[in-house]
Amino acid sequence: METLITKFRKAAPKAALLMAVVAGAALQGCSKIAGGDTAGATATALSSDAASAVYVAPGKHDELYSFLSGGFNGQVSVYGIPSGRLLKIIPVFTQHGENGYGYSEESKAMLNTSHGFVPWDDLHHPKLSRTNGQTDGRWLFVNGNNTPRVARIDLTTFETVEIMEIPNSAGNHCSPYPTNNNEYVIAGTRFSVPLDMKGGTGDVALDKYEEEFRGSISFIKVDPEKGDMDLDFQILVPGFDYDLANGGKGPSEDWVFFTTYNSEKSGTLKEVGASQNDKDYLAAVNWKLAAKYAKEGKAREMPANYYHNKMDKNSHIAKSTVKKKVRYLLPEECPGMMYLLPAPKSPHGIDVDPTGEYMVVSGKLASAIPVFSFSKMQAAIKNKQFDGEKNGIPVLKYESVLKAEVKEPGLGPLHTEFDGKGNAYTSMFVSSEVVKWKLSDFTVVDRMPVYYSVGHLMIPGGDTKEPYGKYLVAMNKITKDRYLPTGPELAHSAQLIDISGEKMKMLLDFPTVAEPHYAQAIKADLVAPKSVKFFKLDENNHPHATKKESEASVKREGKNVVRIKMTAIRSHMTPDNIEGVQVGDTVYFHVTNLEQDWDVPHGFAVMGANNAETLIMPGATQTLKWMPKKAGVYPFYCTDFCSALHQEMQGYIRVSPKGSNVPITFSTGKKKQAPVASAK
Ligand code: K7E
Ligand code: CUA
Repeated sequence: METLITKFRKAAPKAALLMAVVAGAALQGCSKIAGGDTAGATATALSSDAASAVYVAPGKHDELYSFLSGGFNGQVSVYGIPSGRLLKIIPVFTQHGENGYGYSEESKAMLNTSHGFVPWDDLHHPKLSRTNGQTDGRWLFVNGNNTPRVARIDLTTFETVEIMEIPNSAGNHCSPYPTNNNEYVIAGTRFSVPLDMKGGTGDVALDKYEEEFRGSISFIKVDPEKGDMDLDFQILVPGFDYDLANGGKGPSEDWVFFTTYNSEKSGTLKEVGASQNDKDYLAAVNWKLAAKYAKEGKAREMPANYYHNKMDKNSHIAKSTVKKKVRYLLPEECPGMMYLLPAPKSPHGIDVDPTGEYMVVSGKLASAIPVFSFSKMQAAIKNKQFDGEKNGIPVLKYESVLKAEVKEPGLGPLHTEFDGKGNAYTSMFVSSEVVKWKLSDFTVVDRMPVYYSVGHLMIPGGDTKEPYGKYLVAMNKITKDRYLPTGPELAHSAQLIDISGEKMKMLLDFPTVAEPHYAQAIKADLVAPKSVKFFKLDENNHPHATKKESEASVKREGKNVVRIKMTAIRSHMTPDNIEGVQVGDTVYFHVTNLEQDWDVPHGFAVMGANNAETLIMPGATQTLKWMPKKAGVYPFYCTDFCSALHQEMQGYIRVSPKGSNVPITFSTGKKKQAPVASAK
């Protein structure tokens, strides 16, 4: 977002001046607060009932779950609303030392891509699965921007269970948008790239941007029962930057909309190059018609190379499948499937109101917020009110689709959410405020300063047919003096605002984990009752599971693999004495947690391991790979304080020099299962 300000300045010097004034005022305001001389008299002044509105007594549950993207930490964090209490961090695209995700042998494959193992991504948009246009609490879909991927989190376990790589894509940003019954999860490219039509990006001269670069929109089918994803087809679109996506509802539910910028197709210095045209586009795609075209033979096929990673429910082992082709449609061959609506300068957010009639486009460099009408769009298509075409895609006349413009909303509009009561709320990045306006007459009715530089807003269900218009969460990029300083890097933050009345009321300010972009929230009773408490041991079909202590074993396989099948139960591991391992061996600790009780994970860590611990849920088996480099005795232990005797939950593994004649032995307690030979 840093570049936004420079972009704004270069593109609109007058507005920039105004912006600088406003930004200056805001910063001045905050230095006063920091100085303490106006503490209590600032714009954050909380109404006296704010504390009680967010107070959730110890032992009581929050009303809602919220899922905030972690941005550049590649994870999702789960907070209770209204308390703002952090409940969990769900690792998705990033290795997580806390529980071994991406480090354990079982989970590594989740992070496989056509570029190899990619243990990080930039996660922006969580989207809950839907039934009849309402969030249903089954799955959470999220995007990885950098190495294009879409992931699915299962909300019975709060675990990432599936990751689909997206071919022909770069900067998978307008993603993932689920249709009203998850028929498709739709993902578009922020960065266009030259496609070599053989499954990768071509080796093309960069000054050939205009002729060679293309974007793509991917349509991922979702199994209605299991949630499993499958890339059905793509639409190859002109080489703009596709920024955000949002889908229709009610009358517009067959459509999905994308903001685009860089319709100039500039391949360099985009902060200037992509801001030349007075208008870019809102792309409207009839996804139902696209699916019909794809089904009825309009789709061509090209070679591709992309990974699909799935976590097996019972073994907890992730497996990768490599897909070798993809189907695609070309808009110029599919009449009626795609239209372009002119939208002011470099739009960012696109948000469709709960009735499905209004498409609100937040142009970060625009001075007004255009609201397009779906019914006018339908009429304009019917009456062919076109303003030429771009790459064979009809461009609709601006006036023919525009319903109204929200005048003087603030500076730097980014995203809009709806309360289901006829109001819209737009975030203003530059003027750091949330602006409430009415859908009936498009007038601004309230403003709330937020601290500072707000990106997305989130109202629970605020992007669906039925928002829950009680709370709004503003997610802020910059916090400056809001919290105790923590060196050069400060926490990003979320602010909870009460929107149940006419005027917005600030309730709570809480720091977030990394950078939240978008978020979702849902009533707790749609998720909590289905939460899994432990995994059933008798359903564990991991090939190296150990269901009883008497089945624990240590075996040498071939020359230099040692496989240890270990159990963990309060408060010991079996075996806890192991000998016969040699330098040069690859040792696998397959640890099964025998507990059949809620909230009793055991951890496992061994000295010198070059990965992480693994945290094993009750009833599950997890594997840590270890390659000891020096002879010696290595302690291992449980990392999660699981019982009064947790500190006793430890053992030793002896590593002898390569070629030593120490036989493999293992035991727990005094009795040795085989005699121990000496090292020499
Ligand atoms: Cu941060 Cu939705 Cu990636 Cu706007 S995006 S802020
Ligand atoms: Cu098991 Cu501590």
